[in-house]
Amino acid sequence: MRCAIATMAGGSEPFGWIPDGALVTYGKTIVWVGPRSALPARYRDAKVVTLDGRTVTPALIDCHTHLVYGGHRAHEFAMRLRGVSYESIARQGGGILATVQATRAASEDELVASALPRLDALLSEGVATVEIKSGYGLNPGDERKMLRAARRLATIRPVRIVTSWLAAHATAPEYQGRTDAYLQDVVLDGLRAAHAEGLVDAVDGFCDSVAFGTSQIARLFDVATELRLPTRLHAEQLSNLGGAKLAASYGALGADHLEYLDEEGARAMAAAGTVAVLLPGAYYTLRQSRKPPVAMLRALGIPMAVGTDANPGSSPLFSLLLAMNMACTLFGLTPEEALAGVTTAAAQALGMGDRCGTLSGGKRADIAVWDVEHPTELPYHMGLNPLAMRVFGGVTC
Ligand code: DI6
Ligand code: FE
Repeated sequence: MRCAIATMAGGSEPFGWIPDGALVTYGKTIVWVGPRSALPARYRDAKVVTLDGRTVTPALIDCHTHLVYGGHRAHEFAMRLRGVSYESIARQGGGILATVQATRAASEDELVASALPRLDALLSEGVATVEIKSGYGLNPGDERKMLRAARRLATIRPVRIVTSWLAAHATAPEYQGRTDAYLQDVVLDGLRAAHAEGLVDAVDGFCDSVAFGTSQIARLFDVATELRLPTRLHAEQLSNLGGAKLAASYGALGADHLEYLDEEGARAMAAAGTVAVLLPGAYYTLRQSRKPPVAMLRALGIPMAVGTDANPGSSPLFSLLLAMNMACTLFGLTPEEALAGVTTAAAQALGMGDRCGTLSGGKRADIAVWDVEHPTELPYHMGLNPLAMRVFGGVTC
């Protein structure tokens, strides 16, 4: 391919920018990337796709979604606009538990069918890898049903799906007041069963005063460690319980949200190599006033990923480009940090930094081609989709 390339692979130029570049793929893999003038002679007879005037980036990665669920919660949106809080909607039986009811009532086929348009929205913007969590079944069977639906999406669309076990999202209605029993019967025993079925790529939890405490999450992460599954955690979103520090102590891939992160937690993340996953869609939807401490994350050299947090309650956002725009405008990321947030840092947050997230020799040929002159235009526009071509594993689709 001949084009301008944002490799995101480091180097002296911002974005790893190569203004007149060439990129060579073989099968599913990138074999060479560099200035066109330096293209080795052995590639000169390869089939050429000319992309003059276009910009090539790694395909995007949405490293935090709850894409599979039943129903929707538009009426809660209307309630919040009338001033009812997210927390009080949850106490009235709405919130996560409303989606649990709808998800339990849906068949696996129905979950696949309702998730497809949301997935297609992401793919249409150059996304090639999507993380999807369980967490709206809250019993072993319905949690597995969600993850099976998530896995099936990758058989119907050219996309890589990475799953997370998020039974520790809320306590199931039938276990209200018996959270420790829920933890044992559903979160831990259910994890073993789902893992045995090959449904789990990582283990996640919601560590917050409205959800699970650090000692409960520690029990979950002990089982994850025993099963050799990587961990990630919703931490410091609405309060600070020390979830980021706990996640870091388990070597978690990512700690997500982080509006209430303190310096101790950030230092622990830096030492453990835990990625900070920023989710501006939830911050925006819940009209939060406290922002994640981006300057501190930057100063400590903690990689910052950006995700949609696509879910029916706190972030009904299905555009990763808009999430990038929000990360810049609301949280103060630079356009380069926003693009790294959905490529290199997102790959690292999924433990896939060795396979995708940059354009360099040996990486998967997951590529996005854009009708823009420069990658800064990607987070700059709102509601304009400049994708010209999406390549997944070397195949244009
Ligand atoms: N944090 C969130 O923002 C979502 N889950 C979580 O742990 C909310 C999910 C929902 O409201 O349905
Ligand atoms: Fe989430």
